Amino acid sequence: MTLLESLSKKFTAPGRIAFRDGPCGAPIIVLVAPHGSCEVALYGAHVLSYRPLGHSPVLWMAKSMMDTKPGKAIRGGIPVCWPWFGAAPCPAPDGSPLPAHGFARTQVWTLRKTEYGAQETTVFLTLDDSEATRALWPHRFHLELTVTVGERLDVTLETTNRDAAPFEITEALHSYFRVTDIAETKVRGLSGLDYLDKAPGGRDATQGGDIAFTSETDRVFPNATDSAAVIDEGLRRVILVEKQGSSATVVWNPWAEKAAKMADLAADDYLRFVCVETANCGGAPVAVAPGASHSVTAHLSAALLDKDGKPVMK
Ligand code: TA6
Repeated sequence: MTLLESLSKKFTAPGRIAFRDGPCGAPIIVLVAPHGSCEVALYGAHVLSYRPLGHSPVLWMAKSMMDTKPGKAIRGGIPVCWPWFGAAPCPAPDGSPLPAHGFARTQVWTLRKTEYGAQETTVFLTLDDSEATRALWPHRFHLELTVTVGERLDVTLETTNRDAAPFEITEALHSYFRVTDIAETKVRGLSGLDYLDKAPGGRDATQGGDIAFTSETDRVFPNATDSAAVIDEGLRRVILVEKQGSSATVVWNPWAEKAAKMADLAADDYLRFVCVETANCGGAPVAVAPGASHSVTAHLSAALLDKDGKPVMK
């Protein structure tokens, strides 16, 4: 029996939970609830899509998703960047180079449990340390990613230290939001906050007003605990990114030149997404004591804008 067959047999719930073939030979879980639906790949515990009822898709996904090669991250959706964000803080124990954004997004996770009720459908995915992960990062851990689709999409990444010594992590739920046109998109909620500018030639600065996009944009806001919003003028829609357990927000669009060098992006893909990432990075790492746990959560929702640009509340 294949993994897809065994998961389908154990967890399928007609109209609520289903399975289909996914990237790198690992199934995709389809979650349906009264107010929306989403899909999660076991490869990387990667939220691939989210569509609230009555809305167009909220997350952007590369057309090449199913061609993702083992060891490479899926482009789009919500990559789980863990146990480091960006470049690894130190080399692997054997000195070999380490992948950007950690290894959690290129491992096949385990489906531990599913739940569904009148309004919500939830999956619980887990990843434990292994010989392969310890060769990259010499610590024992337990990770659990919980995805709930209800009135909004809730994604929680919980880290538990299974080691006898403390360890430090940086992390991000690296969400790719679908927009009509990046040139008609703004990110609101970070005004007045300092950021580290990672774009070529960038200079660290303080954000003034909404973020507009006219070139490669790669800003790490290390002290950003409040919500942010993606304002899509083309769709007259706002995507709200609320969060818990996250002290940093990252805003990224590669723009044309960098996108052209990314094999898993079509040349004009950059026009249709912006990343607003729910993170802990850019400052002091998160220290997790032996036996302790730490969680980071993103709450995603969408609302149409009225003629005055105000969200039309349900
Ligand atoms: O979140 C912004 C960023 O760190 C950018 O610098 C860019 O590297 C992006 O992540 C995508 O990284 P990836 O390894 O997924 O290609």
